[in-house]
Amino acid sequence: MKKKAIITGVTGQDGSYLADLLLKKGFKVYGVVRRTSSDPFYRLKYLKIEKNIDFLSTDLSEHQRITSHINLIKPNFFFNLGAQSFVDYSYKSPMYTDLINNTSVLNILETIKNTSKKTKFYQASTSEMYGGYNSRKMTLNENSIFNPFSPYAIAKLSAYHYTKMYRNSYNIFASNGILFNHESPIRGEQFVTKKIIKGLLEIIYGNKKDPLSLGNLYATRDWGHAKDYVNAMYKIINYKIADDFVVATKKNYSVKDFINLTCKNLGIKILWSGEGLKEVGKDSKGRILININKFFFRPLDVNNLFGDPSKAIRKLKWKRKYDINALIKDMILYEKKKYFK
Ligand code: NAP
Ligand code: G4F
Repeated sequence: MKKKAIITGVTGQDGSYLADLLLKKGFKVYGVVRRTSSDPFYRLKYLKIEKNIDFLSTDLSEHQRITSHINLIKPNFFFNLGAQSFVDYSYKSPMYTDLINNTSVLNILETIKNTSKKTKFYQASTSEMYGGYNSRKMTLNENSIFNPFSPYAIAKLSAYHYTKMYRNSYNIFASNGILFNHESPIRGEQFVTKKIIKGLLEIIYGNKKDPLSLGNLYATRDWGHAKDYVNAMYKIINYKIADDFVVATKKNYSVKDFINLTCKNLGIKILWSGEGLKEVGKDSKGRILININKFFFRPLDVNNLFGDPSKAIRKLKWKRKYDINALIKDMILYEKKKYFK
């Protein structure tokens, strides 16, 4: 009989790549989907897998329905990737963020404990839990101190601790993947990497006349490719014991570095001038490509995230295929297809 996996967040970036991976490995994949007013399946269609997934229609806040899906299916694996995943929005909607990113996780763990104890559970934890006061040069690993800044990070840190608690108290196979930022052609359009690549291509090849407006250019992130990171999720849940693992590239770049690398890949020379809200990036003809808008600053931003994935490399034999340039090239290629069919 085929092994069964439930994925929450199956319509998201990671959920789509993970579903693709599990289908290729012969799993029966069940995906939790909530109702939306527009088509939520565009990523699954892009990967040509939407017909191969059994969809479970429910919102993560419908705790009883999630419970009954687990009871009925009794999956071998439960990957909890569904979340209100935009840090900025969590400041605007903290209670909703806590309900989905924290209380819903507790509901899943309670259900596994009560009715499906053999189900192995993966929780999508995040480098945002480390929060602030890290320097650009300070790498973070499984033993580093958490200091969450946003409602998103606080909710995720609580869910991380619940996952550990259920593992230690009830002997449930429950693991945390502490993933640093990871991107791809199917990254959500609000996130900064996608916004930069899509926005610059719209200016160069499309009809966009206004500059691309951004916030904090000096935050640094450790950016990997989502395809490499879903491989890590699979290795984490298949490891001989439940445990917590950092997944990162051990390279970090500022948002401004990311713009410069993207411009280099596009063959554009970008020249920076001005400071603070007046900083702009211009092309060689003097056209403003990038400007700053205070709307995109957060009440409190995590200034540096830089991960050390040594444990995942050593214990899981995890390897990544993409570096930052390969990631950027992959994202550009996807956007370019819109202009050159
Ligand atoms: P994403 O693209 O934003 O996907 C989030 C998924 O959660 C979507 O399928 C979304 O459904 C679903 N969802 C949101 N609210 C829901 C609700 N109330 N009920 C049911 N489903 C709901 O996020 P991602 O980048 O793939 O990230 C996957 C997970 O990893 C998230 O938990 C995120 O917090 C975590 N994470 C991400 C990163 C990263 O850099 N990508 C790093 C560390 C951790 P819709 O399609 O309907 O919106
Ligand atoms: O792309 P971002 O929105 O990602 P952020 O906040 O790091 O969160 C992502 O990674 C986390 C892992 O560390 C995940 F848990 C989370 O779910 C999500 O996937 O912002 C990255 C940086 C921030 O410092 C932000 O202030 O880019 C800065 N930034 C500058 N201008 C901007 C913008 N971010 C966005 N989204 N939009 C801007 O215009």
